[in-house]
Amino acid sequence: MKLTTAGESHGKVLVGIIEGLPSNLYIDIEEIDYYLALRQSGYGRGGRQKIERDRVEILSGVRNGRTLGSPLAFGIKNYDYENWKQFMAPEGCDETKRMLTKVRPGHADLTGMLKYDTDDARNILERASARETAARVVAGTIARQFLRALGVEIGGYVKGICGIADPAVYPFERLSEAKNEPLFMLDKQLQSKAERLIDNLKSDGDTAGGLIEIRVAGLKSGFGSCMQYSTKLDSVLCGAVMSVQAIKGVEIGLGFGCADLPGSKVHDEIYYDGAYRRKTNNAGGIEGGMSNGEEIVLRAAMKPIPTLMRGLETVDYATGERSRAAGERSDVAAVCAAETVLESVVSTALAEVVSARLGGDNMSEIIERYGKLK
Ligand code: EPS
Repeated sequence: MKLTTAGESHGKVLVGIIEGLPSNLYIDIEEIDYYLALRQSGYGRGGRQKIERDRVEILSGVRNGRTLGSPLAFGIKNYDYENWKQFMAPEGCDETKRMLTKVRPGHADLTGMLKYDTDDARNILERASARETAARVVAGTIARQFLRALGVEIGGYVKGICGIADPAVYPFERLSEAKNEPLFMLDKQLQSKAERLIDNLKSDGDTAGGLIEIRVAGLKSGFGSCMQYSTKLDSVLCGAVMSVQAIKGVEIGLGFGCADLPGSKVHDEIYYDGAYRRKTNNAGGIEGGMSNGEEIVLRAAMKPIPTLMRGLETVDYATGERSRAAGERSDVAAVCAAETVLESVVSTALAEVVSARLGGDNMSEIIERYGKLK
């Protein structure tokens, strides 16, 4: 399962093509739209989300609710294009009016301008924008539906906002409750504190990042490989997570905590009760680059949004003069959006790993092969 995305943030449409889907996978479009709406939600989002109403349109690869085994193409309309077409149209638009030269620290603006040889950061930011992640949610929800057919579920929640962190450990069954919360947090007191912090940051023209936990339940052991570095499950999943805009750190299981403890406190002791189990799950469900049958636990750090309304110090690319960075509108926090996106990219990456091991051209074949695994 391979996804290619295209589309600019204020262009006409975001598109995606998924290759390598088996036939006869039931596609629940309502569920795709549910996750698209979740990605738009969350306390601290900016004005853009009041304009967009993300819905998927499937263009190929599905007939009467089931995949054909052919490439699946889809689109998501950008409603804001109506306000931008005179500056963004493929032909005959005015490039001068929405030029951005007061480059934003932390955004792709400056490095992209130098690399792609343009004096307008608009040509860079339109594609670097996290708007692209809507397409990844579509593919991720299709991957989630594929994995669900095998009994594998993906969940997650927000563990922290700008230093307000929830140290609790929750059972997988409770994670879905987070989706009804304004910041996808499970501790209501900490969440209220985080909401107040977002309010304060907003009045200061500042922004917040946060900490996200993603979990995978029900995956059998042996997915990924210890035989070649590029096929290690932890490397594949961490790569997928790091490909999401604004993610700056990722850990699996105990993660960075492993560095501070002796082996006796880190490695999960093994027992047998009809199946091989671990007493603890510091490995986060992955040993030797392979799933070990325990839950996969992954945490990611999202940096604060780089568009600050108060504008950080920068240089105006047009004049070479010291300046305040551009900021017209911005999210104060988009950690809930990132949480939805991370569940999606983990689903897509995992579906690819599962397909690589099981092969198969249709869902019956795949379900049968998965069922035979220990
Ligand atoms: C983004 C800037 C904002 C965000 C956008 C990501 O868009 P705008 O410049 O139109 O206000 O809202 O995210 C989305 C549009 C989205 O759907 O997630 C950026 O610069 O990365």
